[in-house]
Amino acid sequence: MTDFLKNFSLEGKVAWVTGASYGLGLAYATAFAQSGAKIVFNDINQELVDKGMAEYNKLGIEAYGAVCDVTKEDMVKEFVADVEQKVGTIDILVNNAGIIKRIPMTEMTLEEWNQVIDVDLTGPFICSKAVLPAMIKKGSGKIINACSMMSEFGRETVSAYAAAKGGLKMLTRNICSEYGQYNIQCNAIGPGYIATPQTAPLREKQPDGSMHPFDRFIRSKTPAQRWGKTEDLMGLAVFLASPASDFINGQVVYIDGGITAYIGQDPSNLDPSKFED
Ligand code: NAP
Ligand code: GCO
Repeated sequence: MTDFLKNFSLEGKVAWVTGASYGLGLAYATAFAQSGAKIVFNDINQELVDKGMAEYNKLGIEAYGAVCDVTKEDMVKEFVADVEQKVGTIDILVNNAGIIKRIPMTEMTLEEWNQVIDVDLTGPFICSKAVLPAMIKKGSGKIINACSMMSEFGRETVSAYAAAKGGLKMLTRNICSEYGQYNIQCNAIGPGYIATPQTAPLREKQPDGSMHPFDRFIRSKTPAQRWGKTEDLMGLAVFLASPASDFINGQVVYIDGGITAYIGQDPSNLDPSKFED
């Protein structure tokens, strides 16, 4: 491998991806493993951890996994201490764990609001705070946050999620501001609309077999006229986790098939017969 390409290697690094039993987290962790990193992941319950472990084993990836709720600071501190003892100091943290509740704001309870804010914004605060001291001591570290189209745009029924993801954009900038002096880079991945369990309800076929209206809408807003695949995000994740991105800090990198650059077209102009997926 040429010296330049070694900058994209994660050889010898310990990477923690939160909520990585499936979905985008599994894709990020898989990409990291294939780039040389040791993988550490957590999920909300043992069933999901076991599911994730089975996936990693199927992919030939040796992973360390344990139950840890990112909203519980004591659990996170214990998880990080276990990882440091059994695997090593965490070099890369991806704050991937997230939930969404699609409820009109006037109908959303305060408990539902808090649940989303706790996972999607406070969780990254708790996990980042847990790994930063060792990164400062080591003189290097990478934190990658899971931002979203909703870090920039609002839409009906996702008030808590948009507020959390907007706040996560600013937390990304603040970690950059406060810890960049220790050679720690904090950036965010801003996926467009990606086909995972989280967005499955937005792609479900209608009873008559026609496209979900939101599916048609998103394709009319995306120049690529398709949903993203988890594989589409793996290269950016490795780049932001590697030395190749050491002078990039506080940025949200959108990987969205062009949504953020395009005003969109009339959904009725789309020809579903041309869709690949
Ligand atoms: P997903 O399929 O819902 O997976 C999220 C994972 O996080 C699940 O394993 C989930 O477990 C776990 N989790 C939830 N609450 C947790 C907690 N308190 N502690 C630990 N783990 C927890 O989501 P995804 O589509 O892969 O998205 C991953 C991240 O990218 C999320 O932050 C999401 O907001 C963001 N994102 C997704 C898209 C997209 O189009 N898919 C686009 C932009 C940004 P459970 O199964 O129990 O919920
Ligand atoms: C929604 C979707 C989005 C995606 C993603 C877009 O209901 O609008 O779930 O929020 O999850 O965040 O970038």
